[in-house]
Amino acid sequence: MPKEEGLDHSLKLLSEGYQFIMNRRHMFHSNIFETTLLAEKAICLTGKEAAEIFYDNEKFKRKGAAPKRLQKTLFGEGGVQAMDGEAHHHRKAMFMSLMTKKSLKEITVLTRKAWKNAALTWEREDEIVLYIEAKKILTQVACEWTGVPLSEDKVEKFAVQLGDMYESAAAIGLKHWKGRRSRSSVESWLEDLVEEVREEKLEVPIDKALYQFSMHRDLNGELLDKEIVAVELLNLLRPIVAISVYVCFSALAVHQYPEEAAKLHKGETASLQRFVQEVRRFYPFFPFTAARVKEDFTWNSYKFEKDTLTLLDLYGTNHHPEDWENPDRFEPDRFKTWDKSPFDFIPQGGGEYDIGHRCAGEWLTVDIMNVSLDFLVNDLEYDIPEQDLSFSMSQIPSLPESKMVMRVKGTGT
Ligand code: HEM
Ligand code: MYR
Repeated sequence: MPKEEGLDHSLKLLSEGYQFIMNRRHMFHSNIFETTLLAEKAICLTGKEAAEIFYDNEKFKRKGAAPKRLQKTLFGEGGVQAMDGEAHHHRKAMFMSLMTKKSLKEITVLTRKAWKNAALTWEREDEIVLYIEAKKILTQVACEWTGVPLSEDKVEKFAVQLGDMYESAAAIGLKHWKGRRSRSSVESWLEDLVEEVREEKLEVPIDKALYQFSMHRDLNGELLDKEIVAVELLNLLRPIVAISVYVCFSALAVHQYPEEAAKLHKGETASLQRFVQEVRRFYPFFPFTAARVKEDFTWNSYKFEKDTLTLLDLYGTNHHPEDWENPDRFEPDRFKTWDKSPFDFIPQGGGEYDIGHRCAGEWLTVDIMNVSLDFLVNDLEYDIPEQDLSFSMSQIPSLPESKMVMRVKGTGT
């Protein structure tokens, strides 16, 4: 296996960001190589064929894969991301059972309504920052959809706290500590809510996540610790708010690829969907995911030793020249002929939902993005003033530098 020599390359990972694995793929002419990260040996994988191996539950496990500092900010401790086997399958079913047609429809209705309400106030403003507005909108949507009660005056602060958890994922220093603080304060608030639901002091509709998660029983028939319920509720609330990053990139794509945006007519779901898929493929968001080797095995004559940390390049796989024609062009029409492989288009992970770690919220993300894009291009009239629209390939997560400043002229609703 090609090996990057040297003591430790964590700093290079931070400085090269989304291109860390891709740069080494070029250097070694290989979809697999070994390096050293956080003082341990790590295997990096990229491309469709390698993704298929990575999602083989016989070969990889998730226990102990995410570094502690990421659990303290992004993921939380004791949640579905670090589980394996039957226990994972059972916990994942708790998430997937929320993703019914009816409840996905409900979240799109909530989202459209929230965009409309917010936009009414924008006409009075000189300028708005789309990222900040989208975070607030999606915070409201997330709380309504999950049954988490949030009064109007708390929306702004909660949006910032939920944002802190993913914005600080790769941060060091003050920003990292801000992420930790936001997580612990929100977790304790949610833990209190879980107690109130269990003691029937807070009434929540039975089909809402707050009720379902509070009353969920593990494989031994026990209720989950309230700390774990809080972590899992945050595994819904936080990423719903994170869709605001994709909303910003959608607005950027509309601005930078007007000939593609011209194809987006109201209610034409197929073209909206292709645009959304291309936004998720093209722009950087979740750079890579991590697992550990379950038992020794050999693949293509490469030896994988038990417990070795292994990263799968999500961004790089979405841009892999072996799997995508002109990967660095923004071309939504490529999705007209995409074969729906679970391993080449993996912005939110690959493989299976139920028994694998593929993102539980992928359908929900696509639906919210569709509604939001439709609203931006077909209902909102706005200008994009001069601003810095560049986005970094090393800052994780990335975002247009200006966070998308808009001058709203009106709504066509
Ligand atoms: C897992 C990305 C939105 C819930 C993941 C994974 C990625 C990802 C890369 C891990 C895949 C792996 O390790 O193999 C994203 C991105 C999103 C997003 C880029 C855009 C904002 C959502 C939403 C929800 C959600 C909206 C819930 C409503 C989850 C959960 C997991 C997960 C629960 C853990 C699944 C497991 O470990 O089995 N997501 N996600 N995500 N995501 Fe998302
Ligand atoms: C979410 O909140 O779950 C969805 C979006 C989060 C994006 C944050 C990107 C940073 C991920 C760091 C990679 C760590 C892999 C183990």
